[in-house]
Amino acid sequence: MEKPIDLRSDTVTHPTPAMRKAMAEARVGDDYYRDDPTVRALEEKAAALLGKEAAMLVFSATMANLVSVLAQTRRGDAVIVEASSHLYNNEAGGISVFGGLTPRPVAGVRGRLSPEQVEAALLPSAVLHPRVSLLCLENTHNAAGGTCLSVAQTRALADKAHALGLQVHLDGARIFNASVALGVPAAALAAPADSVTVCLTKGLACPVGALVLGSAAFVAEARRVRQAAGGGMRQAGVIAAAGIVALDTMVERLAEDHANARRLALLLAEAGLGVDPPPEEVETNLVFAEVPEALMDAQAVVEGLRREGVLVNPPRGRRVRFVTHWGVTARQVEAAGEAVRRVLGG
Ligand code: TLP
Repeated sequence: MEKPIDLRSDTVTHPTPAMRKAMAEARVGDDYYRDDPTVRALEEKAAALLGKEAAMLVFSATMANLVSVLAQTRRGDAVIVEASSHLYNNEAGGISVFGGLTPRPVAGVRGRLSPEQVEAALLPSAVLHPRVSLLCLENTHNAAGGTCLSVAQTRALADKAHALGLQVHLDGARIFNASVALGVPAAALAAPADSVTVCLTKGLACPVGALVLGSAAFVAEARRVRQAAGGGMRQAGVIAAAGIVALDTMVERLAEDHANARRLALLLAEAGLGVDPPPEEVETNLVFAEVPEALMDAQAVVEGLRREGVLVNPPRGRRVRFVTHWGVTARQVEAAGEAVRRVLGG
């Protein structure tokens, strides 16, 4: 059987040949002593690209979010999160488990909060309440459908948060998808935030790694928290080398994934699925589709697709996610569309 068309996630991407070569040849040293030239080169490159003073390599975007949040809060604080955000739902409750933090979930529209909602989520300073100290944003927003926060939206939210005395963390695991889709530099999207997570796996195809970015003082504190989390590194240039190749070669091409996602959304809608956001509003590489109750059981659709050689994750309720990435060609998108049509009996 042919290799499956793997639409489960952009995390399934394999390192490129150039990454493997760079990893094999990387100059390394013990990062505890700041002796690894390749780690330092990646961190400096990323900081410049994101317009921040400093950066730190970590093992995953989950660790980047955890370390960023813990470095900017005190145990017992509350943190405003979007109700369907990755940080709130998909990180095993890390900020509560390790930081003793109380999340304050607020439901946005397509993942976007408004400055008024941020203000309303604040608690009056009283002996009853935890101290609300951080606002967390997500760009692109995964569960909302790969939706982007614009520079103006990010700025308005951060201005409000700062005026209320909160710090701002941006989960920019897919910030380059947002940057490419909106046609603005990633630095402009990162500028309003005090700390930023950037993922090197996902669409950028590294085998491991993410970055934490912010002021030099923030990153120094984040380094201490990373140590506490067992995330200290040694000869990590082997990982960082792939990150450098990713930032040099894998960002601009994300536009292809976005075009493929929009085409796939159209094919899914034509086949009878309820694509939401609708095809013309698909901004990046994530497509969500509801299987209408009258049509078929969502689990049966996923199983049918597997038999056709198309992989997607199990449905959440009736909702199925389709993700385009470097490992999926335009031709495979057409083939996936055909497969969906066959499975639905069209
Ligand atoms: N997202 C993954 C996982 O949920 C498995 C996916 O398949 O989309 N922030 C955002 C917005 C994310 O989407 C993810 C991962 C993370 C953080 C965490 O990244 P990892 O899993 O690499 O630590």
